[in-house]
Amino acid sequence: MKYDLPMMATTLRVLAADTIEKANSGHPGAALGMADMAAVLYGQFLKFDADDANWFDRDRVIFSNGHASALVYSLLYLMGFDKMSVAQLQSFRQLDSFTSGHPEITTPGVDFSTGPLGQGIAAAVGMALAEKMLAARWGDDLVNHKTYCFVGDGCLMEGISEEAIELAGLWNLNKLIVLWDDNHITIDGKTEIATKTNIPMRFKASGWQVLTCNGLNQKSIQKALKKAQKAKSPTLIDCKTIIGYGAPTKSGSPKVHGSPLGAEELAGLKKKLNWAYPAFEVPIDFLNWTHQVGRRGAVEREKWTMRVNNHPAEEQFKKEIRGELPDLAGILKTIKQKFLQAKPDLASRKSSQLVLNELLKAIPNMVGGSADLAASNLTKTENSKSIQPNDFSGNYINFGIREHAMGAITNGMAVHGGLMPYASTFFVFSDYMRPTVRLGAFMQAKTLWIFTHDSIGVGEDGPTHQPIEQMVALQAIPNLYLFRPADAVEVAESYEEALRLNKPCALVLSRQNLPTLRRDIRVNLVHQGGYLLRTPLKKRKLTLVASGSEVSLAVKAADFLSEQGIDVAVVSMPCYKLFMDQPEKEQNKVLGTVPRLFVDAGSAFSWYPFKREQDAILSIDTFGKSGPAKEVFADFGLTVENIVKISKKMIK
Ligand SMILES: Cc1ncc(C[n+]2csc(CCOP(=O)(O)OP(=O)(O)O)c2C)c(N)n1
Ligand SMILES: [Mg+2]
Repeated sequence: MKYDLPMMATTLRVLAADTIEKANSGHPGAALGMADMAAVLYGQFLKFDADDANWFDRDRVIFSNGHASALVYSLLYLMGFDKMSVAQLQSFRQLDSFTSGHPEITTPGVDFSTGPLGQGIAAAVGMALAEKMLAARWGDDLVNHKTYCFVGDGCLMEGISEEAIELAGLWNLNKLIVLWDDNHITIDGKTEIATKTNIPMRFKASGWQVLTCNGLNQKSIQKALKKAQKAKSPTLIDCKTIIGYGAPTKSGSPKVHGSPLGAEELAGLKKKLNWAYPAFEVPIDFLNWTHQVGRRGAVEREKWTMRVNNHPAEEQFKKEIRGELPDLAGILKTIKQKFLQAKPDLASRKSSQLVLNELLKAIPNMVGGSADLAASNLTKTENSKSIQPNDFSGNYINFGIREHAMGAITNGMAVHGGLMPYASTFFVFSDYMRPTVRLGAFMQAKTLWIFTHDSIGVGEDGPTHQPIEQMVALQAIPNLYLFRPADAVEVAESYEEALRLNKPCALVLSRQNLPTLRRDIRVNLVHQGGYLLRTPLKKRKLTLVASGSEVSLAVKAADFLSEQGIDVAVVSMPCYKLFMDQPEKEQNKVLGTVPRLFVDAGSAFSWYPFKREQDAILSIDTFGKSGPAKEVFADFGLTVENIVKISKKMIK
């Protein structure tokens, strides 16, 4: 057996095919087609050390066409990454393995979870951007690596890729190298049935360098990758390949995309590749050699560690790359006091800006932006400075009108590490980035989504711009914590909680002014998710439950009712999920046993777990209406008078 990269590619092909055959499930097409690309990249170019999969200054790799997972796992096995073994390859796609259907970030050596096509390339742009922003702050000595991304035809058909390509070109992310598995085949047949676009021209139009190579010829791949190393702009390498390369009768056909080869075809593949060993057997000497390949970067890693240890700001750097944030309560103490004293009537997007300003002043690695709504989302502050092409010293990102890529780029930055990224748009357009919010939540990527214009309170822009079901739709995403604060104090507390939580979080903020309701800031009450904002005076008759702008309506209604001798409590529930995380006993203490009226300028769904027979929900379960906000609220019965009316009926 030869100890060289062509043999590595052969081994990858056979291992991947055997892995899929054993599972009787998986995608041999891309795995067989990209084996040479992967062998050359990992064997000669990639900066990494399999002994430390999380080395911060390693090159990042994203397999955006995540269906090539069998290739990924075979590669990680040959390189000697932790957890990867023959037993794992044999457990491909089985429960509780490290070899799940599509690559997941929990597998050492996998830099991003992929499978939803197109998100990977956009996340790669985010990683390459993170590298640039960190390098601008810390210098090449500490941060200097590339981002590689494998894509298939599918990723490039997805619209998100175009958004991401444009931004990568604009920013001149010259350390981003995309390898395109150009095989002209997708599931349904030839790519021609669904596109006639000249893809290289697409990339060139956005300022990329485009190189072409024979993706099945290692010399050709090497030449292209070598040229890409010194690029002045991001690089697409158009790798001409054949899907299922090596499969004697199925290669070149969509049939090989997503089902096992079958015994006969597999035998034919091995014969063609001159492979003489039993399934899953790799001669130990060869494996030792590939393990050495996997440790090519060890010396460089040690040198980097020394440079970090000798750096004057070593501690700060280490804290930031560990994802540690400074004392948030300390940073926000003054502004909370100011809110308490001044009791402003302030849109929560505006109080958010004031809070964000303090955070950006104190947290140098907090970065973010908006999809062309900086002036509306108010996520750009006095302490924001926009990044520019070739100048990444800023902390603000103009994403343009590209919500989907913004989501993926933000996830990419978060998963890269070293930054605390946020991104913002109108709440209703969270729909445009829902797939990325979902994938980020799946990875538990630490992102902060800032959604403003949170309800029919948007007013005149009308029902297309008025979120109704967005709140419950996002509440349904596991791991994601949404905060819909009722006043400026809750806004500050929500930021504190959101940043402290080791989960992706979203702030949902109003366009319209909200009165300051809180009279006390000693304890962060948002921490409980829901709490008694207005405690009953003597004997509670009714509990009003709301979040965001509806809380002030509830408080006014409660004041009115108590003047008439009806004792009403008000529960503010800024974070539904944190409340759901509370023990039932605590929940019941807050919600009380008396009738509950839930008031919500959106869908009713999330209240049903708490709604008993004697309770009621005042909500909006149709689309909104165009008109001044106050009138739209009145039209839907979201008024103090109506809350009072319903309350009285309920008590009777
Ligand atoms: C967003 C999204 N839509 C659809 C799919 C289902 N899907 C998986 S692979 C694939 C075809 C991809 O074609 P290509 O990238 O050319 O891969 P190849 O067949 O060449 O391996 C599709 C439609 C998906 N994974 N993600
Ligand atoms: Mg294809």
